[in-house]
Amino acid sequence: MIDVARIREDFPILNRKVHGQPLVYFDNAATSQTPKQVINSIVDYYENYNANIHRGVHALSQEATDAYEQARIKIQKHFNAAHSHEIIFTSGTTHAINIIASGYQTLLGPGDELLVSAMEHHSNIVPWQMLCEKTGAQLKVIPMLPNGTLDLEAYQKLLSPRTQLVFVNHVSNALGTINPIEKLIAAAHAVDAKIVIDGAQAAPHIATDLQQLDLDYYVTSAHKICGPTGVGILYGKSALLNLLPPYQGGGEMIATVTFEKTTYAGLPHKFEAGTPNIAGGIAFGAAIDYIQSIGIDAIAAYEEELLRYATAQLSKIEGLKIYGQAPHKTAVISFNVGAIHPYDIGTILDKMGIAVRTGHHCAQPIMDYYQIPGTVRASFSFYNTKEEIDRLVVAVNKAKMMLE
Ligand code: C6P
Repeated sequence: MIDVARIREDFPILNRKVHGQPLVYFDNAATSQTPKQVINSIVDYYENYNANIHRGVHALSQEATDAYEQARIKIQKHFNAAHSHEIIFTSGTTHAINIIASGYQTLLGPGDELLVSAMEHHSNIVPWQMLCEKTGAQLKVIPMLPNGTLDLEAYQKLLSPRTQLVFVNHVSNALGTINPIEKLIAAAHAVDAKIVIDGAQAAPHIATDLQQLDLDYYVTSAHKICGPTGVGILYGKSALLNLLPPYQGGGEMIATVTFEKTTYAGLPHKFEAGTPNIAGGIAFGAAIDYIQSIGIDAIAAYEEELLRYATAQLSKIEGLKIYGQAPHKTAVISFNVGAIHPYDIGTILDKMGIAVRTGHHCAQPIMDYYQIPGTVRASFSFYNTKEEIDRLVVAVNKAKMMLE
């Protein structure tokens, strides 16, 4: 059971007012709020042991290195990766996907096929288009169905011995759909394809066991899971990451450097050139501690309750249409009201202290599929309440009255 009142004390920002109203933060899919425990881990680093890592013999550098590597281990254990060196720190999901895409430039050619789902964030589309342009490989789309689920029959038909890589999000940021990744992974492996799962929207809400899933690549961002911005991870099976060339050259990613030849460091350093976001990595570890202290299953159960309540209450508003009615969803509701532009609703909600995202949510193909310019997206977290949802319903009704 979640003690929301207690949990809210951990999030100072939830006490602030916006336009004179108490903040209702329903933009958690864009970025989650940060608890004191995570903020304090950043302050502690800068106040007490700020130093570069993996470089100095001095005490501060050792302490910083230990804390950073401990964070890597926490993340490894949280997602149950086999080895901590399979967790590569990145600046976020987008960076992680680009590392993989860049690595495959020398491994693909004409005749190879890549499959991308129709409900991806642009971060999981554009790098693969760029890869196809460079290699001559072909990008094919796994279509979606009107309820916001993937067409699994079409997926099966698209898979072939030519398929090298498959890209799917665990959870759609625009619709909240939880994709059946176990089935998608097994089907990809049946044709010897590798699969990249974008976990940006799943990690905060669903337990993910990388070994049990037999996942090839997994990417996510700390700022979606109560951590800071500017840090994320790329997970890959050791054997796969060892095959990929480094993404960037520089300090820390080398074994030896001469002007004749440079040899590269092993995992994870091969992909971590330059001074990383040290405070961010440590704070990512603190965010994992925080999430674990509440329990991801308790979080999932509570958010499911919020989703059911919000769906029922919002559905009472005449003319309100929810996009994405998958049987398995996270607590995301994407909607429009009649012909009112989502931006106009979002602006009025903001004036009433309610933060939602409006627009295409960096998932334009989904909007094209539904032939709409965008949606209003309310995305909930374990620190939200039913009372806040009631305020959203009142505010949407008011916006409807003003704009219709
Ligand atoms: N989605 C949203 O409002 P970065 O920006 O690299 O941390 O994450 C990119 C990203 C990749 N995949 C998915 C499924 C995502 O949801 C996101 C980020 C935010 O939906 C900001 S665009």
